[in-house]
Amino acid sequence: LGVGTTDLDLAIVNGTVVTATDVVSCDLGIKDGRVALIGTGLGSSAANTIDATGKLLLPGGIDAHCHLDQESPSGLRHADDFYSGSRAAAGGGTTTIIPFANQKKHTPLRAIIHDYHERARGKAIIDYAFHLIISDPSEQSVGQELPALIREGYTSFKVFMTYDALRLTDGQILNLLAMARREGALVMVHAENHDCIVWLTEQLMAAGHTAPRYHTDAHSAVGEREATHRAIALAEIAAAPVLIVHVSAKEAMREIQYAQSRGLPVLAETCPQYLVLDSTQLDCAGFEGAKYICSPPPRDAADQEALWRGLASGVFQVFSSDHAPYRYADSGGKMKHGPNAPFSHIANGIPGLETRLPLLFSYGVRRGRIDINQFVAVTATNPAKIYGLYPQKGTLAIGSDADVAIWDPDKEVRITHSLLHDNMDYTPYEGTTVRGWPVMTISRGDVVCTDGEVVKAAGRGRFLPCKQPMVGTAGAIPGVRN
Ligand code: DUC
Ligand code: ZN
Ligand code: ZN
Repeated sequence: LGVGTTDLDLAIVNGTVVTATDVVSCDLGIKDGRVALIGTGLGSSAANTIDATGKLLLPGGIDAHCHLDQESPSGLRHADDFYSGSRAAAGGGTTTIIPFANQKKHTPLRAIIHDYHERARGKAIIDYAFHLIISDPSEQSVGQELPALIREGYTSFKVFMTYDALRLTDGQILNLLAMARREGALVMVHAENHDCIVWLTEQLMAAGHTAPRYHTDAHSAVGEREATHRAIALAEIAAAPVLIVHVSAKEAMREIQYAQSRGLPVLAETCPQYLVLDSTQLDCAGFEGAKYICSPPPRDAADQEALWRGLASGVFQVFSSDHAPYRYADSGGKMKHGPNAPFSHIANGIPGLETRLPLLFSYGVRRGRIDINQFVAVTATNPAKIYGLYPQKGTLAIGSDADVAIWDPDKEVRITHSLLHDNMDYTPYEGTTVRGWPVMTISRGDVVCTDGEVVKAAGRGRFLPCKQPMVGTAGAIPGVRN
């Protein structure tokens, strides 16, 4: 960029810069919102200096799976909009979010995109892209609208194998996979067997098993495994890459591993709730278990262990929150059908935007399950590559956006909801103590959060058009351990 130290807007000095491959003690120089210099002695004449002695400088996190201001299949709207959601993200060291623009049936995709841009405009405080959710794959949507939108920067979309309002047939998914392959897009799949969920729910209801804990039985690991296998088979037939989102169980993970071992371009995501929570939480007294209802559900210790190994060995490339916020004591949230509602009528989803990174740092890095480079890879670099935002986002390199999370690796925090910046009334991680916390979050060179205080106003976040996904032909992402 041809800048000298005297031209820098900001120098972050004396810290340890971490990327997906390196850990280096050096300074970061920022100019016009981008990383301009990486070196030593940069503080002498920059306009502003931040001393990061004892701190880690990580690429700001990318949360590639979160839901903001979106209607649920049952007509509820999420508790977080683009303002509260992006505040929460920034509070937790995340600088880019990729929420969903959810297609309502019989609605043109252009109208959906326009609508979600309106929801974000003037609200987001950090940068954002969109995935589409395709619920109505008409000839018009798949044949004309999607190819055009892909070229305009909407290069990933999610399909559902369950939920009446959203689920697609195998044939419809095949059509979308084939189109994605032709156009250079990526299909993300919610893989659960719909008929198994419906049948199990009927059996449980008939037996009077309506408490929140039975949600786990209705959303069986076998049904998840079957759908994961089928989604992979469909992608194999269409010769397309596929990404299985929110994998919760060892059985589904094995299907992914098997596919990867055969060289198929099958990618996968897991989330904090599957590593840190388990099914016993849904079994707490009264209605409290509703706070942990999400799909697929948290499973058990053996699943957690398997998923940790999968994260460490590269089965999973992406670690996202799946933030799907429904307030607990709220008739617009978990209690829409009252405090004794059967599990099948309780809103599906839990919050996690702000706690995603601290949980992984504490339970993953500090406990030696993954190293700090793997942390950066699954929380920032890989999502940037996979969703077409690299190298603008996801790393700290000359020319990249100066999105930096400054971490105090020793800071102990007892998570409690009042610390968080979302619009929820609970956190599933209430009372959990973590070690390691992002003490400052910087977006394009602007400090947006410092010591737990969000200091930037709504609306500074920018929309990010996504390029083609970087997905290698054998499931490998270039430059990423696999
Ligand atoms: N799938 C998601 O990705 N999020 C919330 C609920 C769901 O089923
Ligand atoms: Zn899903
Ligand atoms: Zn989701």
